[in-house]
Formats: sequence, C-alpha cells, structure tokens
Amino acid sequence: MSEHSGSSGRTGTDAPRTVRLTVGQALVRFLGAQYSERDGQRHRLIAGTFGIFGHGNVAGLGQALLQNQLEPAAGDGGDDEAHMPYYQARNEQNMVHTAVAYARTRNRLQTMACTASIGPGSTNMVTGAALATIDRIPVLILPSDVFANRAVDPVLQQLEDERAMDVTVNDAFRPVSRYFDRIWRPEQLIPSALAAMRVLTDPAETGAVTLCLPQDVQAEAHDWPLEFFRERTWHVGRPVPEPAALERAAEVIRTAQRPVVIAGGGAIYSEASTALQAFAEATGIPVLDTQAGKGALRDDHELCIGGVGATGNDAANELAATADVVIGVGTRYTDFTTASHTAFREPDVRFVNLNVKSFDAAKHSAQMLVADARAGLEALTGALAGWQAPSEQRERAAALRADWDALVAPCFDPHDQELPAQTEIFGALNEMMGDEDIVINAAGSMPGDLQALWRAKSPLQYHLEYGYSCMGYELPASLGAKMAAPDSEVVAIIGDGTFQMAPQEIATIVAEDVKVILVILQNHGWSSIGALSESHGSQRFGTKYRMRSKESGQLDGPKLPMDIAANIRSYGIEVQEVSSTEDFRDAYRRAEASAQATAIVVNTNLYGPNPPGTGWWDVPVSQVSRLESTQQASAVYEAAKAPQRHYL
Ligand SMILES: Cc1ncc(C[n+]2csc(CCOP(=O)(O)OP(=O)(O)O)c2C)c(N)n1
Ligand SMILES: [Mg+2]
Repeated sequence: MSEHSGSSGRTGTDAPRTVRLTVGQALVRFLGAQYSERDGQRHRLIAGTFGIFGHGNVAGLGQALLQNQLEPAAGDGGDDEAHMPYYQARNEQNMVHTAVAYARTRNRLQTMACTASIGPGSTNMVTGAALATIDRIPVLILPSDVFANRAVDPVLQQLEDERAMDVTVNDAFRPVSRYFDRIWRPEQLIPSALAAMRVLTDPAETGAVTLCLPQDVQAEAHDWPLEFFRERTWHVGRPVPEPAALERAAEVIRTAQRPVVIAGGGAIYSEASTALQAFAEATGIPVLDTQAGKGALRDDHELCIGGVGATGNDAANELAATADVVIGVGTRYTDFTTASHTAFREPDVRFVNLNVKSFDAAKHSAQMLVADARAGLEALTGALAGWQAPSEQRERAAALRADWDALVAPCFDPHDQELPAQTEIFGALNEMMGDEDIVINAAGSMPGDLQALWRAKSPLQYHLEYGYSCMGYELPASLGAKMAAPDSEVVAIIGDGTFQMAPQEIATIVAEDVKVILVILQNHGWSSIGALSESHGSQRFGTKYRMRSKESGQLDGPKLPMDIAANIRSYGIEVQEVSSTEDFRDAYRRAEASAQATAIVVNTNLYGPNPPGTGWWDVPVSQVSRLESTQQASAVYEAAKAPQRHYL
C-alpha cells in the first residue's frame, strides 16, 4: 500500500491532516526537520545516520532511509522531507564513537543518529552510549528490538526472561542513557521523539539518547499528524546565574590569595574561550586545564598553566596544591583532575563551581554557580570588577610554568635509544600541526604524556576522550571529527593495542573518502598498563604482546610477527612506516600533502621515557602478597594515599 495523506476522521476545515507512514519513515522524516540554535546560529540537529543493518532494521528504518534518498516526501502540506545522509559503518560501537566525535567537534550543537539491528548489533552500541553519557556529548542511539507483538518469540537473537517478558538486551542501555524509551506502539513515537530532542539539546542533561525500536513496529503504518513533521528549532540555552548565587561566588573569590581556575570540557562546549580569557586577565587568576578543557585558553597565554592532576604538569599541580580557592569551570572533577583527591592540599581550600549541571556544580562542597560557562564567566567578571588576585600569584604561576617548560624541553629531543620516545613524536606533531588542526586520542600511555606536554592552540585542537578513556575511540572519532571540521587536518594517535581492538572503520574512511591521518604508535604492547603494573608491584604481567614461550610458559617469547602497516595497507590506504622522529616529520608532511587518508606507523620505545611529573593516581595495591615487588609497592601506595581527603 502506498503512503497517502488524509484527514483523520474529524470534519470541518480545521481537521488535522495526517499522513500514513511507517514508524521508521516517520522517524526519518521527523529527524530531518529538527534544528538546534544558539547565539542566533541554526544547524541541522541530526546531520546524518550511521547504520549497520540486520533483520531488526533492514526493512524498517533501512527502508525508510532508502525511501528518503530515492523519493523524499514533498508537497503534502507538511514541510518537505529533508535529505537524511546515510553512512555505513563496520562496527556498531565505532559508529557511536564517530557520532560522538562529530557532536563534540560541533560543540554539541549537531550530532548523528545510529541505527543497529537487534541483539548484538544493538548491544555493541552500549559502550559508545556510556562514553557519550559520561562525556556529556549528545548522540541519538536507535537500537532495534524484539517483536512487540510477540508472535514469533523468540526471534533470532532474543534474550528470553521467563519472569518479565518486556525485558530485552536493550535494557542494558538504561543506565548509560540520559533518556531511554522503547516504542512498543507507533503513536508512542510522538512524545518520545520530542523528549529525545529536548534531552539532546539540553546542555545539562545531554548524553546518549536511546529510542529502542521493535522490529515489527518499525515497519508498522500509522496516520501521523502532519504537524509532527514541521520544522522545529531547539534553542540551546545559556542559563545565567542567579544574582544571589553570583554574589556568593564573588564573595568567596574576593577572599582568595592564591586562586586558580580549572577549565573543563564545559568551557569549550559553551564556546567560552573569550570570556575565560577576559576573566583571567581581569582577575589575574591562572588557568589550569583538564583533559577535556585543554585549549579553552590558548597555551601561549601567560595565564595558561596547563594540565592539572594525576598526569598534569608540576606547575599546575603546585598551584593546585597551594590554592585557597579553586574555581571549576565546566569540569566534573574526575580522579585524574583531582589526582584522586590529593591535588588540593590547602586545609581550608574552597571551591566555586560554575557548571550548567547542578550535580557537578555541587561537588567538593562548592559555592554553586549553576549557569552556562560563558554566561557565568561574563557575570563573574562583572561581579568582580575592580578586584584582582594578589600579583604574586600571577608571578608565581609564570615562574612555575617557565620551570616546567625547561624541565620537559628534553622530552622533545632525540633520546639515546634505538627507537624514539613517543614524546619526541608528540613534540614534532605539536609543532607541525596548524592552529585549527585536531589531534585525537583516548587511551594508553598517550593521554598522560599529551596532558603534560601538548600546547593547544585552539579550543577544538585537543580532542582527548578521557571520560571513558575507551580504547578504540580514536580511529572512528577521526572520521567524525573530520566530517565536522573538513578544513582541519585531523590526526588520530592510536596505540598498537588500541589499533588491534578496533581497526575496522578504516574501511568506512576509505568508502567515504574522508582524509584523516592515522598515527599508530607501535611499541608491541601496553606501555601504559605495563608502567602502571610495574610501579604497582605486578611486574608488567600480561602487558606486552609476545608469543607464549615454550620455556617459561608465559607470554614472554618473541614479538608477534603481525605487520600493522601491511594490515592497514590491505584496506587500500597509503602507509608509511618510520622509526625515527626525523622520518616521522617527513612522513607527516607527505600525509598532509596527500588528498586521501593515510597512515603512519611509528615504531616507538615501549619504555618511553615518559614526561616527569609528580601527580598521583589511586590504583590500589594488594595489601598482602608473597611477592616482594608487591610488598614494596604496597608501602609506597599507602604513603601516597595519606593526603587523600574529601573537600568538605
Ligand atoms: C576498551 C578498553 N579496554 C581496556 C582498557 C584499559 N587500558 C587502558 S590503556 C590500555 C593499553 C593500551 O595499549 P596501547 O594502545 O598499545 O597504548 P600504550 O599503552 O602502548 O601507549 C588498556 C588495556 C581501556 N582503556 N579501554
Ligand atoms: Mg602500545
């Protein structure tokens, strides 16, 4: 039966006009009509749909996407159906990462939808959903689900819970979604789709938004009011602080002798860089940054001191240790930022937290300033007019930063070893990349080194996913970031362990002809967890990639014969393999000049060295052990943990 428009039973000229569409068709048409707006700029909210088809969505949402490409609806009294680009992914987790990176690069004003088949296709997206929710990045997740009519139960890939027939594997999305619904009946889509858009565009609530779509319901027809498909603009707010809260915050700051600002991801998503700089300059307060906030203030600004916390630099950590007032801007204070609650050592340290989310604003018994980062900083600058932190704080910060720069300068020079330390590669990259180019990383030993060393030149340059620190984010994220910022070079730094976890999206990068640069650091193992293991008494157990040795029975035989360069080449892209920093520089220039995606495999030293630094991270060590290495580590651990405290 073809779709037709009609009136839905009412009589008279004001009868609501309807159109008969499947749930899949209605959803695609609805999504194409959604816009976001902030500061007068309007964008398509859902810029495209990534998908992998199976029996759960091939004939429902899949048919709707095809129809959208071939015969979009027009002229039936509703707005014309907008084109909904479809991108085919290779792995469902990856496609969520791609969508997240896209949304992050668009400062959360635009995102993508992800459709997967039922069962494993859908649960593959759970990790991506968790990442989105933890990182507070909007993404629309559309898992397919079991038959609502239960006629064929159990359908292929259905989990049967004999005590509760409405439980499906997709319930795993509930704890990792900011909004969750299952569309058992077509008409439920109307309120649920509207609620989903609200959450996606609410800076305080945003994250993974999950609409589960039973496979029969996706294909089921319904008479939809045409108004459902009209263009809608979702205004992304900039909530301003309450006057009384602003005055309370300003009062605390005015008492400060040694204040610091900690800039988190919220400062970037709200495009607060100019306001942050103005605030810092007006008050003379040094700015430290988190993994998500690096670049909020350009690194070459004299008040930008850089990364704070477990993998932060010594200058920032010294300022944090002695701070009497900490002003958190758009940060959720992860354990890396607080060095597992050891970073702030002043007994009476107080916090002022500017955050759009009251949950984060309340952390560490703070004076809460619930507001958009930009609006809040502007208000604070006004409220503090005429006040400045003691000039010694500014001078001390500059001196500490100069000491740190001198201390780490050798990290970028050649080391006396056969293969380069990865810090040399980062130094070269940092120097060669343009101000608006984007570097992506998420897990391994790299985030720590980058946090300590990278000098971010613009707010979007430093794209570190360190909320979920998910191995496998980098590669698909490069695709999403490049789609969002086509004029920037996008470089994904990928460890060999991470590469082996999720290389598949190179095929998508090739299919879509998206030019990214993949830098794979081959050190034959997990340098990060190896170093952690060693310092925590576990002797790098199980952290190298080695053949199982016939003699020892352990994984400490020869290196594996696997050839990562050949592996990448097999996807059809150019690969250069280098073993020195000079060769890396040449390779990067060639990669930059290329019109296509290319990869550079860099052989690096598994043992670093990594940058110096005094931050601490709480990873508990076995309290009793027969191993001397563990006993020693346990004593070191207990001493390091001693200053850990709540900020009450
Ligand atoms: C999906 C996932 N699994 C496990 C971890 C724990 N983990 C963190 S880093 C790491 C090893 C990373 O190895 P590689 O990519 O080679 O980087 P390197 O440590 O050598 O720098 C592991 C297993 C993680 N962060 N993400
Ligand atoms: Mg490695």
